[in-house]
Amino acid sequence: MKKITGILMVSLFISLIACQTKKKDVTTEKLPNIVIIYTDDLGYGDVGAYGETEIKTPNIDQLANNGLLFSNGYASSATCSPSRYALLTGVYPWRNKNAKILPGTAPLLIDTTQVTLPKMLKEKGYTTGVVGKWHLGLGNGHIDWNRHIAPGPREVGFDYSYIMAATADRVPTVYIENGDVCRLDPNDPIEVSYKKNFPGEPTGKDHPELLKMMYHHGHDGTIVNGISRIGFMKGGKAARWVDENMADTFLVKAKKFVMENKDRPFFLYYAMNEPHVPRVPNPRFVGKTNLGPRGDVIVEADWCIGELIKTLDNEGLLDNTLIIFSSDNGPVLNDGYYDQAVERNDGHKPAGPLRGGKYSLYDGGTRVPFITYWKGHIQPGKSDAMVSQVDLLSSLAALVGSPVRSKDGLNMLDVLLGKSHKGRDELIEEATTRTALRKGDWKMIPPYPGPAINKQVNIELGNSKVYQLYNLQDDIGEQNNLAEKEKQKLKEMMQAFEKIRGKNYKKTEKLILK
Ligand code: NG6
Ligand code: CA
Repeated sequence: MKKITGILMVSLFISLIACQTKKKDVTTEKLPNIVIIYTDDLGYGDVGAYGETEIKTPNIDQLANNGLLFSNGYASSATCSPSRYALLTGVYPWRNKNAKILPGTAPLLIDTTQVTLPKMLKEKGYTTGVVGKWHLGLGNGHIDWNRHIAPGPREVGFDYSYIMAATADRVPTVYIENGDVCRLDPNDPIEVSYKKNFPGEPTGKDHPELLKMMYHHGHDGTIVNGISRIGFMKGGKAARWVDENMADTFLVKAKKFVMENKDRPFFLYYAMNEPHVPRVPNPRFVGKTNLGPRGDVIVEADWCIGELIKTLDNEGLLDNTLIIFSSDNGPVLNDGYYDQAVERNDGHKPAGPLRGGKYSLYDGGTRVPFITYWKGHIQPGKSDAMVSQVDLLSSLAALVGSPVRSKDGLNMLDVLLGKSHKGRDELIEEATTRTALRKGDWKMIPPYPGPAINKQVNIELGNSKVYQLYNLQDDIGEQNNLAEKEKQKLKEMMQAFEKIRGKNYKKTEKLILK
């Protein structure tokens, strides 16, 4: 009897241990740090790991070679603010009529009561930080740049923020740390307008002789650091940034955030400026490629990424940090300045094999580099599963054991970690409020009025009087419109599209048919 009891005790003990081991998953261990490295306007074809040879990107390639490279990873929009909105909220940008490219004076786009990625992580005990480009609006519509600026990153869930308000080519050209403009001299207050210039302030339009980089289209407003911007600004002279130092400045802040929070789980949203216009590399990187400033700033960004990885490595954090690398939209060569991007491009294909680029409904607008890396946790390889940045909130919630799920995002955690190759079945792509459907291997673009090409940036937008239907498996470059041939498939796609887009889609249709 004693023996039997003993055996029973031992087996109970073993099964308890087994049960505990089984339960021991990422949520009961120390939660991993999460770093999202988000480049600006970097194309599918701009990175070595995606086939680029002219621009050397060893650090991004290292993430890809030792992590997971996605060939069907998508930004939610072909422009910045809408993509960032979707990334942080898990809501498709076309649901929010204000999710368009925002001026520097726009109010905060994200509702402060809305679920967000940083808020979800904060609830799980993360310290959250954003360093870099914000471009999601600030304040309630009337910002006084000389006082504390709110609501902003803090109100949507970031404990720490070091940002530029909008874009590098828009005023105000100052850094804002935790809601306050850095290095602001109270005797030289900042005023900003997108409507009219301030008397006596030189603009690119009136004083092109003061420019070190000439504008091509737009960008003829206030001159800062020899470059004219979109919009007008007065004052804040000591606070204005120097473009040549921007990448270094953000890197220093990103590294500092990591160092200060290395003992707790942290989330860093490192929103890099490169290779958005104006492209002004630090002198250390000038001439690193034969492609002019656009190539050089990509090399500079790659170097910064390497430095950040080094910091994580030196602190012993790499095997406990999930890194996600991507871009907010597809590439553009001439985005408003004469910076030799077109002249020196020399056959380089910034969108790789994809059609279109930034602003486009073709895949070049939204299919972007997308890499996940987590030392010791992600088996290196490639994945052709379809994933979108709109999925990150739900997927990362699953990673940290949060029940939060977003409206449009799916839990793609296993896909992001390479444990499954079953990605999304369908996805709405967006470009300047127009939308298209990708479902399986198929892509359908409904008819849209408007020019086929944006001549200023020389990019095909995807507008056409007729339906477009492509099989991306056979025709990644969206050249062969099968809408006439594959009537049944087109019908299916239209139905699936309408199911997601709902009445809005019908409204759009009416508008087009008029
Ligand atoms: C466009 C700008 C472009 C760029 C873009 C925003 C003009 C003519 N063009 O309106 O230069 O700033 O907005 O880019 O002004 S994004 O990546 O932030 O969406
Ligand atoms: Ca962008």
